[in-house]
Amino acid sequence: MSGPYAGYSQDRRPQKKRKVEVPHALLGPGWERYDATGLAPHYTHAGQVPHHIRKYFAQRQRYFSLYNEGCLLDEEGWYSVTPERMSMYDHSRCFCGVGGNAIAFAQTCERVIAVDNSAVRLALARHNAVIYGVQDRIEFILADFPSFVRSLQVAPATEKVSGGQPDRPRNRLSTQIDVAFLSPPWGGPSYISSPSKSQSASSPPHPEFTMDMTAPLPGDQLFSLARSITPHVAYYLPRNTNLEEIAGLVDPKEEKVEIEEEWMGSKLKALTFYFGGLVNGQEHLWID
Ligand code: MGP
Repeated sequence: MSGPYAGYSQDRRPQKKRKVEVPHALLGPGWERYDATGLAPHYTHAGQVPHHIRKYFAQRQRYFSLYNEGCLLDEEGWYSVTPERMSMYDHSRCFCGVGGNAIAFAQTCERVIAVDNSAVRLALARHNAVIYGVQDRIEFILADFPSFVRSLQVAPATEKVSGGQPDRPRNRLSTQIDVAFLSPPWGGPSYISSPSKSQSASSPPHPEFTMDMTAPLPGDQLFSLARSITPHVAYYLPRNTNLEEIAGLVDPKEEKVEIEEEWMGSKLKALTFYFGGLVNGQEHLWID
């Protein structure tokens, strides 16, 4: 990265440089060490915002109701943050990926682990968490998801059951994770228009989003990793997600999947798929 704003424009056409006043600091005294001012611009009016981000800027209060207090988002943050109202959740301990969700979860969860493979995005998330006063409840971990999962796993248990037969090896974790919330990159804003690898050019105008389109791992692998640390998973995916693929993630004889449609006014924005004890009627799965 050559400067604090490097990498903010995906649009390769030459653009007029917009001058954004960077405030000296956005967080109050005492919070200097978490202040990420300079890592991303804090826009205050549409004229400062690159054209392709304007539609997201118009929704800034939906993403962060405290946006005007100095919340910071980088380009990927603008198009992939979960609107605040959709992130509200109620469990005692959670695991999640990016700032918007982590902050919302931290308002009701005792402890949240936010994992991201970008140091800049984690710094922005922590900055935003300070604005919401929840930074102490969130552990920010710089890692890719597979490495994070591996780091939690310790040697399988080797206890024997009373008859002397070895027990089925069970995954043991160094930290108990109650819930995993997955909100992976969907391949950018074109998720709604790009045909997946498995679709032909003659597919309908809004082709289905398939599991091979998430990055950096295919969605089914991401799901398996999450299920190796907890059966209780919430998965935030596009509104055009192929539902059969989601159904195929679980054994229908063992459990059901619940789908929640995330509406903002008259627009369907996304789908959240719930697994394990998060599904209505499957509360018994919380018992170990
Ligand atoms: P959108 O469809 O790109 O934009 O994203 P918009 O303007 O809300 O919808 P439009 O129909 O008016 O054009 C809708 C929502 O999906 C965003 O608010 C994000 O919460 C979520 N989202 C979008 N993208 C591209 C991603 C992504 O890559 N990853 C994740 N986790 N969420 C995303």
